[in-house]
Amino acid sequence: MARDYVTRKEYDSWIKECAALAIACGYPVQENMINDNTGLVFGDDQYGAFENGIWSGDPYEVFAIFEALNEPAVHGLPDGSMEWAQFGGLCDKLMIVHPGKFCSPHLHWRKTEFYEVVLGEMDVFYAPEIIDDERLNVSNDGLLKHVPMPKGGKRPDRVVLPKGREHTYDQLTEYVCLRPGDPKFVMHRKHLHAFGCPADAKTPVVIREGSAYSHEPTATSKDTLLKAWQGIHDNGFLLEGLDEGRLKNNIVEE
Ligand code: RUU
Ligand code: CO
Repeated sequence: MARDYVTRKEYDSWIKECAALAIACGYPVQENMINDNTGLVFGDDQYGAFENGIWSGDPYEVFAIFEALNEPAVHGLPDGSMEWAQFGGLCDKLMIVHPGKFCSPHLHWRKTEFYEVVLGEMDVFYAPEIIDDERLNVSNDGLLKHVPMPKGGKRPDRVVLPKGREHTYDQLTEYVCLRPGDPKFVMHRKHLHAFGCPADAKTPVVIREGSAYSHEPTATSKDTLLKAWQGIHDNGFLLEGLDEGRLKNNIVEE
């Protein structure tokens, strides 16, 4: 039977290694950014990632995020702009993906993000357009259209997608490989996207993500002005239930 847990020793050594890489890359890692939510496991069936070790190259949806900033940036806005302010704000993260691992296909209704690769190579998979989707409540109706996503290439044959989840990448028809020094790559709101690290890579891929405010279940605020934002989850995954799954890693204390 496939395992549905990660041991404390496996989890801590994975996250400590990621934190060491982040620090080596000059990222401002603070103590409160290292915890049992730093590592994301996208569903109970993805703990197989730890079976042969995080370096095995086996395809699973598992990676780490160090979030240095998540700022609503509402101070000084004109009165009455709180609703549109949900689409703005400032967020800065460092994401670390081990060889063969992925971030699961998703979109954000509000958040536009950009990537800068700090170390390694980033395989990016995305939909070039906004795709109408009733379940995800995405529609092209009434949207401003400005500079669209660039066309990408075909996904290379070497990319082995997570078992049983291959179909969730079907609509992400475009592919780019990003490397350090490349221009920043913008992923517009409401566009499906996923990414991964090549399975034969010598280092995990270290990605700096800048974006609008991340409305995620982990985001907390005691601020009354922002109370209304607390219930907002802006991550829409193609596989149902994943955003909740991220919150409770099954870490077994030995
Ligand atoms: C990257 O695409 C990302 O949006 C991160 O910011 C996490 O929220 C999950 O995916
Ligand atoms: Co995203």
